[in-house]
Amino acid sequence: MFETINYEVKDQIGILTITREKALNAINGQVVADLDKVLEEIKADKDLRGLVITGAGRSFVAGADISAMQPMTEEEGFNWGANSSVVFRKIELLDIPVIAAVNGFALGGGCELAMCCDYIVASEKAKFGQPEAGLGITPGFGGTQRLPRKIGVSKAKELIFSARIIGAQEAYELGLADKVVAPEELMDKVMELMESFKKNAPLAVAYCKHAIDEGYQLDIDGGVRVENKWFGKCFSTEDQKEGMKAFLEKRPAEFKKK
Ligand code: CO8
Repeated sequence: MFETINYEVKDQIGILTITREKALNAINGQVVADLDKVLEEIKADKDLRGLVITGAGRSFVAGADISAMQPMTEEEGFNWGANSSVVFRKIELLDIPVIAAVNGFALGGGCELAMCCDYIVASEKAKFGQPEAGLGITPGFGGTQRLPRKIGVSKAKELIFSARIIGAQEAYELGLADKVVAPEELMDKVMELMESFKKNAPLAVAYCKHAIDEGYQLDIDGGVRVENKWFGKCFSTEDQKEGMKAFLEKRPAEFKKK
């Protein structure tokens, strides 16, 4: 049980909901501590095949908690950003696909949380933005780093300098959201995507994720070397033998995550 999040598993998919509804799920120290704890549980669950992150009520996450940050000193601000970024990075490094189901406001730290996920599905009601400059701060949960990597440097600068809030369709056109769906279909569409990932070899999916994420930061030669590493590693798995044997025997594969 957690104070600020709800976590349940359905058909091997974890569903993590931020539940600080009274503050539109704004992230305070307790949310970060709860996320850290549940991520350890998620990492230890070897049966899990995917994770969905969403928010309760009308917001995904409306940013870091402004009332908690307002009195912070320089040192406290630095520590808050640095410690929380470690927790956000843990999401990115999970061995399973992670989808952000953005049901409403994804502002500041909320937009940054969504960007730690592998894929962003937005409800038509979702709103994205990095409003930090209007509060006298920079984004602090990775927004200055992940947003330019996702949508390009100048488009990220325009959004961050202006603190402009955008709708789901514009987020999609910019390449920030990957899919836009009707609000009532959000979780069904996310679960459909998860099913399409789940039918494949779980270790291969994990290695694909690591190959893409590690290689994306490098030049093409470095990236190809990263791919070589993960490709080779697949041949040490039982699932590679089974996947190819099943193809040759014209039957569905039975993957064991081994
Ligand atoms: N922090 C604290 N409380 C919040 C936050 C927040 N980020 N967002 C909303 N709330 C609270 C409101 O204060 C209000 O509380 P109360 O009912 O007690 O007055 C309640 O949630 C409902 O909000 P509103 O009444 O404002 O609802 P509206 O529908 O009128 O407006 C908005 C919704 C547009 C989302 C509006 O609440 C808003 O602008 N919120 C702030 C959005 C924002 O600026 N987010 C960025 C915060 S900074 C940040 O995220 C930096 C991340 C990295 C820094 C940390 C480094 C680690």
